[in-house]
Amino acid sequence: MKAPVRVAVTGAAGQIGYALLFRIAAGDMLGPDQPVILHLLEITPALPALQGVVMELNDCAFPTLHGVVATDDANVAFKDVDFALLVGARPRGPGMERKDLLEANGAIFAPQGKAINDHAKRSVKVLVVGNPANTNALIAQSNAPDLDPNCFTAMVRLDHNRAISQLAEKTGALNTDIAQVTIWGNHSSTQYPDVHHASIKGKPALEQIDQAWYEGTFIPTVQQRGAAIIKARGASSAASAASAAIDHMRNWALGTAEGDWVSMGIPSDGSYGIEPGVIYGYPCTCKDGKFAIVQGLAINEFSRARMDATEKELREERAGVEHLFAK
Ligand code: NAX
Repeated sequence: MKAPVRVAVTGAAGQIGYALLFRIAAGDMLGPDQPVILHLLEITPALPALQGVVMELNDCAFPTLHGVVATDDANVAFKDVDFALLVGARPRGPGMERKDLLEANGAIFAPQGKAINDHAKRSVKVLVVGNPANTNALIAQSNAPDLDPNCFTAMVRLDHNRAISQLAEKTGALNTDIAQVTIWGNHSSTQYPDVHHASIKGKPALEQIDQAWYEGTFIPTVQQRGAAIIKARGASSAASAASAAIDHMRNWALGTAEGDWVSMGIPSDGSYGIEPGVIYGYPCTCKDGKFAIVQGLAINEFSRARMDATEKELREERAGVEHLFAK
């Protein structure tokens, strides 16, 4: 067994938290030989519920769970952590405008970014799940000036996994037959699920699906999947979101498969003509704990228009929260 690593999860008493913590503790994220100490952050009124979750975690007697810290203090939650999954966020309430939502989340992600800056390991890997995930990640990153900006990422992996599953279902392939799917941009309905470079059983995906299905069914289904789940379940995606968060962190820490890539919301370096700084979904490979944007993909007019539309939304979101950035 390796030395334990510390993994912070915020919103730990919520529904994604309940699907996520047991899998992290069981070794699904970092492997069966990597013990973890969980640091769980919640708001004060949720601490009693969180205690119940801690009791259940302990009752599983996981070999890889070497301790649990449960707290309502971000300075304690992020102390010396190697990984941080920021799940807790303010949901959009009735009549709440996007501006109010960004503001309410700023009040969560600015102080959490600062606490990560002050207390986490310098190599910390942060994944923001709480919506609006890309811009929340930008707020946290902008309040952590002492850390490498690339410590901060946002989750578009659920959209990536949804795209794989839709393609597999349509073509009768296995999920493992699908490679090199990309989610460009924002985790919102402007995201662009791109299969121009994807393959199914080693052959180009676009030769195995027709353009009308790709444009008229596939893209909107992936973009609107979250809403479809809320309609069907009466609650937003939880187990699939937790699973995607585990996939994102595992690939970042342990690497991506040879010949494939994953989609990650990461700080743009200007690649593919995207505004530098915004947290944008890109195709990434990971090695030795670092991600790299897949370069040199041909972008046609169809893709360009969609990549620009989702970038525009991210620039607008950024403009709405710039006053929250640390000076
Ligand atoms: P829940 O409302 O079940 O849980 C959220 C938890 O966060 C609550 O227990 C709450 O007490 C806690 N919380 C609120 N403010 C906090 C703070 N300042 N510090 C610590 N904890 C805090 O929501 P859940 O279904 O778990 O969803 C969590 C977030 O994930 C939401 O913002 C949701 O929109 C987002 N999602 C993101 C997805 C993605 O792909 N990026 C997909 C799934 C999900 O919709």
